[in-house]
Amino acid sequence: MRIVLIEASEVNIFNIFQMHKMPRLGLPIIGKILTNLGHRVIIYIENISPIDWEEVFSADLVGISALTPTAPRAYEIAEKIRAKGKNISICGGGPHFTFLPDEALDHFFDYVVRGEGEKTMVELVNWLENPKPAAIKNISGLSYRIGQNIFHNPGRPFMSSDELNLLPAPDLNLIRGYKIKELIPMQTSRGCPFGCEFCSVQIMWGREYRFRSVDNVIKELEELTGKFPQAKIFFYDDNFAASLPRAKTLLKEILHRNIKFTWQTQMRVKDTEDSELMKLMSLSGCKWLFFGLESINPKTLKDYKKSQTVADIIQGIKIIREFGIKALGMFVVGGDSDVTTTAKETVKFAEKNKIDAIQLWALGPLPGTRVYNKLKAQGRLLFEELGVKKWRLYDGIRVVIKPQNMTAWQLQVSIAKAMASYYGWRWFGKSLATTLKFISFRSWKDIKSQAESLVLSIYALRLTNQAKEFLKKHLADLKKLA
Ligand code: B12
Ligand code: SF4
Repeated sequence: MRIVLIEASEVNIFNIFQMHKMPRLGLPIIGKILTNLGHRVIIYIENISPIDWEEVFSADLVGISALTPTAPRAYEIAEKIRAKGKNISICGGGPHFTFLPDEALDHFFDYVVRGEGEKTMVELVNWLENPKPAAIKNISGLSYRIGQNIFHNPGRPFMSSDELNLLPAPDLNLIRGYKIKELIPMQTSRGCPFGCEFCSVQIMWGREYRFRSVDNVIKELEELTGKFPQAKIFFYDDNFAASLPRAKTLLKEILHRNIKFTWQTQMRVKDTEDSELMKLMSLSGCKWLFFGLESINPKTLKDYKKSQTVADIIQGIKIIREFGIKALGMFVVGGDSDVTTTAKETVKFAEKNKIDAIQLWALGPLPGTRVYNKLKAQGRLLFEELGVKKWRLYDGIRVVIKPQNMTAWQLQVSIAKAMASYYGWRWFGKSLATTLKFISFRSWKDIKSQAESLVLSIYALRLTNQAKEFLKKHLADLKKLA
């Protein structure tokens, strides 16, 4: 079969990660599995390179992946393919369609693969090659339309750790126009045992933490570092240290085998309390940790069911600095206990505690989460009249809810001002001053690391200016609602 897989994206997401255009790993894994089965697979990641429509129109099956803010773009793509005729099957997958399969089936999709897609996609492709009508209902995790009716087959259980070991490494070479430049994506675990109110990860990937074996991860790492000796790995795990024993065993093995690379990942700030873990992370090349710090408002941390305190945050940041690791702190502003000054206070807190970089998200209710269900039930979701187009606004930058203690406009302004004050010229100035200081007093390694911070600050400054422009229309729309 000729199969084209597309990761839809056109939103201007103003986050610090946009420096590196990176794919999610689902399509390169599924693509590799299907290639191994003899199919011809091409992947387009719209963030990375534009779609060649001739390739798409000559495919038998097009699989489209979307997040909530990229869902409208996925519908546009599906519509364009459908306009060409009925002979190309269109299948959707990823977190947004998993929670809203009916929406996709109402917008030009023939099939939706819910949840983990590897096995379901293979079964769907096999079925498409031999489409016996009765057999489709045996494909777990699949939703589909027959005429006017929509069907949802029972869900598919999450893959076990053993099954994750059987998956091939993602084939990034299938992605058109992608050259590994700096950061290399890799995932060692799926799921998270915690239950934060706003998070879709635990629902999409389950609360049972599943992880690849140490040998399996080491094999991929050795291959990657063999090919790219300067490798910087971004472990895409949602909670890298959810199992402390497995994280430590993995890191010990990396050290034992003397695999050289630098890396970054997401982790809970509370896990920094384990000094053995921190030492292993630092020795094995960890340079950045991304923490869901969420709030400096103790009441909001409780509302979010975050199982961490402000004291944990302060201590965690201090600890990782001692180990030479930098922190990106992500905060979610707009909870029911937040007020107009919360964003500003968060920035002050970040500066006082020397958090290396921050991202203030506006509380964005992602479908599938408890926050979404609650706000929807309370009639507090804005822009519902836009239909599916509203999802474009669910980028974490734009406010899409009625907050409890302020207007949506006030929340948006408070976040925009706070971000601008943090990343403005002052941040750039501080970074430049530190770089100059380092040049005169420190080693080449320190200078290099500081120069990277300087590049980041220039980038952030640019993004802040672009974000101002980008938010103008949204602010005007929110003002009308106030
Ligand atoms: C790495 C990552 C990023 C990277 C790179 C992402 C990129 N290219 O989009 C960066 C940091 C840039 C990023 C940015 C954002 N991200 Co992000 N990110 C992730 C993370 C941690 C890992 C992604 C990954 O590779 N997962 C592992 C692979 C195996 O999963 P997968 O690609 O989803 O594919 C599997 C299934 O979903 C399914 N599947 C997916 N697509 C398809 C398609 C077909 C046809 C089929 C059959 C199956 C299928 O099968 C696959 C195999 O099981 C996830 C969390 C997570 N655990 O997934 C969040 C996650 C995807 N991100 C999320 C969000 C919200 C964002 C941002 C909007 C954040 C923001 N406000 O800026 C932006 C959007 C960027 C964009 N594309 O426009 C949310 C999405 C939730 C939602 N409902 O939309 C997630 C789930 C995290 C969360 N908070 O819940 N992200
Ligand atoms: S926010 Fe982080 S810790 Fe909380 S459930 Fe999601 S992945 Fe787990």
